[in-house]
Amino acid sequence: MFERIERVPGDAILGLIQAFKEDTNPQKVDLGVGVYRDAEGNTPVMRAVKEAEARLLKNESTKTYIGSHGSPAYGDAVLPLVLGADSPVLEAGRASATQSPGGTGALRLAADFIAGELPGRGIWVSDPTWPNHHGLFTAAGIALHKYPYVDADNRLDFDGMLAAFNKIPEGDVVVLHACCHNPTGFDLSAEQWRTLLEVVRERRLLPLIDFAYQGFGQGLDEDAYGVRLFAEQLDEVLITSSCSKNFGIYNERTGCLIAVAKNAEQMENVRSQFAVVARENYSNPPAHGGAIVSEILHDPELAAVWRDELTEMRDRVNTLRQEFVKALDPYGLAEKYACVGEQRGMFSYTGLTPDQVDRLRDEFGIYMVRSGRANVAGFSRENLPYITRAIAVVNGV
Ligand code: PLP
Ligand code: TYF
Repeated sequence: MFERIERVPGDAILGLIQAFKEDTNPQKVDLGVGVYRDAEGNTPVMRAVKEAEARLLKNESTKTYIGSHGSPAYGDAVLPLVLGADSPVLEAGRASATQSPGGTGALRLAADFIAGELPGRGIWVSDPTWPNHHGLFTAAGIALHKYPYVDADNRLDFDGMLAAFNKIPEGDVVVLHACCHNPTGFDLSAEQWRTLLEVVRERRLLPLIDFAYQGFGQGLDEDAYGVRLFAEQLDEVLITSSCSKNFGIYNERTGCLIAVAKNAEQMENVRSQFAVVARENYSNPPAHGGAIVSEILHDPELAAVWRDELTEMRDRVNTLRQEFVKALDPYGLAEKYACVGEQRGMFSYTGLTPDQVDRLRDEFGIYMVRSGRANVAGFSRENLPYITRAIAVVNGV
């Protein structure tokens, strides 16, 4: 019966990894998949992670199952990181964490929970968003809709977003990127979060906040502004947190789904459903990544080492953004690409067209997503002159 199975193309973003590997151009640059890179183009294991792993190797006494909710120590460490150390939500016992295989696993838990327990509700994602959002919500059987996010001039379209939110059917789910919006890099200001909160409250929408890049925008607490505001001000919020980027433990598959409910009683009810969904998908989450995070965050000294390195990573990306725009100045293109200096996180919607992206790849060995999304962490002092000259060429300068 397999003779009837059609072959489908692979993931466009992950496909760039292979295409880049096969390119023999010595000056090639990878601005594709969203992993952090240092000045040498490597994605190293963070110092605190290495130390935590050494301790785990020494002290680990069992590899038995950790349960559908994952490790309680991991949950205890991550909840204050996401919601704030002195969060009134935690104080009230309104929130809990269910460990998952990465942020993606958390999103799938949320999707299956919504499909099973809140049937008939649509889900709204930004246009554009991370392509996996489309796939996993649709796969769970939820009707997917889009709200505008960027305008024709490649700027955040907050007015368009707000107008759309005002028409979303009451009770539907809205997916928001907490910070470092993927793929655009356009984030909401504190004031915009507050404005959005009122519409969400009024229309009784359920926010599902995807928090995959905490610490990569402006800081661990700064990046959590919208998450904490919504969790504190609303009765019900779902949050998907990922440790893939901020701990650099991509392949350890570490994240969690956080339920925020009106009270502890309702939170426990919701949480019990998460365990069902987890069991039906994969039974128990992998343990190692959660153990690393827990080891680091429960040790103030190790946590400080981690924070310092995360700060270095964030500062590097933000500095490169400014240097990129500056390097385009001699070509008269600084203004055209000024957005790259204003966006936050790993990604930038550069405004480069698919044709220009193709030329950058074919003529210069510079790889990025065809939407014009560049991973800014792929910039370095060494390759910026090459990249900016190539961009000038494809702009006809
Ligand atoms: N959400 C967004 C917006 C992302 O960009 C990513 C990144 O890969 C994820 C979720 C999930 O990350 P992971 O499953 O690797 O933790
Ligand atoms: O957007 C990115 O590049 C990251 C990594 O199917 C990623 O979020 C990309 C595609 C995918 C899974 C992860």
